[in-house]
Amino acid sequence: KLVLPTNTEYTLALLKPDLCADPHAVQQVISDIQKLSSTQNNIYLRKELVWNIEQAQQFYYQHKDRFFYTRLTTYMTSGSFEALILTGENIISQWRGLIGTTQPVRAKVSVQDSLRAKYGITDTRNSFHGSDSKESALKEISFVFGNL
Ligand code: RTP
Ligand code: MG
Repeated sequence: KLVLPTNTEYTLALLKPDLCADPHAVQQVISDIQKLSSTQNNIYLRKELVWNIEQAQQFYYQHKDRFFYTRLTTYMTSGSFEALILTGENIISQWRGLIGTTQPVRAKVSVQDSLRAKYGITDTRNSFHGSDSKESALKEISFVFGNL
């Protein structure tokens, strides 16, 4: 059973399959994450994942009626990828700030040095996920790491 720290915020970060196809890029990103926190280690847990189509559909159920749902779930089943539980003060907005806006092309305009601008390939294959609230973080972490 997974026990989350109670004294700090946490979030679920996904390094999606396109990024994980490039181990050098993964190493760079891990080092960028570690720079978010100057004091303690902010990577609480790290896990390699492979999703079948049912798992991808369930994780992204809220998008089931969107035009990009099929290509999103296909993308997320295209290879192994990594899930990380990140912890720290304001880590939800810190991580979303680092990855940048959803669509890499827009991210290139708005935040030049965002991770999606740097690594993202298309609007869907944007290399990263970050929980958007404490509620989503809790739900997503228990989906990926088992019941809390
Ligand atoms: P995420 O949940 O992955 O952190 O991304 P987000 O909040 O920035 O974006 P969201 O709207 O929740 O979309 C979830 C994922 O669906 C793919 N997507 N493709 N126009 C498109 O083709 C499109 N829009 C979204 C992306 O992979 C996005 O991260
Ligand atoms: Mg989202």
